[in-house]
Amino acid sequence: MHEFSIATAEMHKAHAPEMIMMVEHGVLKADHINWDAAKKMQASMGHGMHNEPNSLLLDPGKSGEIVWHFPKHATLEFACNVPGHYDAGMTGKIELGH
Ligand SMILES: [Cu+2]
Repeated sequence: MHEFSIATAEMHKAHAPEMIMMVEHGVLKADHINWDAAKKMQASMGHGMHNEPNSLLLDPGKSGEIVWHFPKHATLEFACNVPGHYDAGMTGKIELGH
């Protein structure tokens, strides 16, 4: 189970606590996403979870699509923010116009 997310390094960092909360709410399991728990968490917190245009959270073996219009100049990162994954190296730089 992984996330694919495009954002600035700061945005990835800010997103990390939300991902930890998803583990605490039983949404992110070791090998799958508990979508029922995700709906409950979403209902109790009153804001959307992972339906943002810059991010996809995928069960093993699934694929998805992000349409992203890059600016001429940007320093971004793609990353997986499932707890521990970013630190394990699931990230890379996107540098445009440098
Ligand atoms: Cu990952």
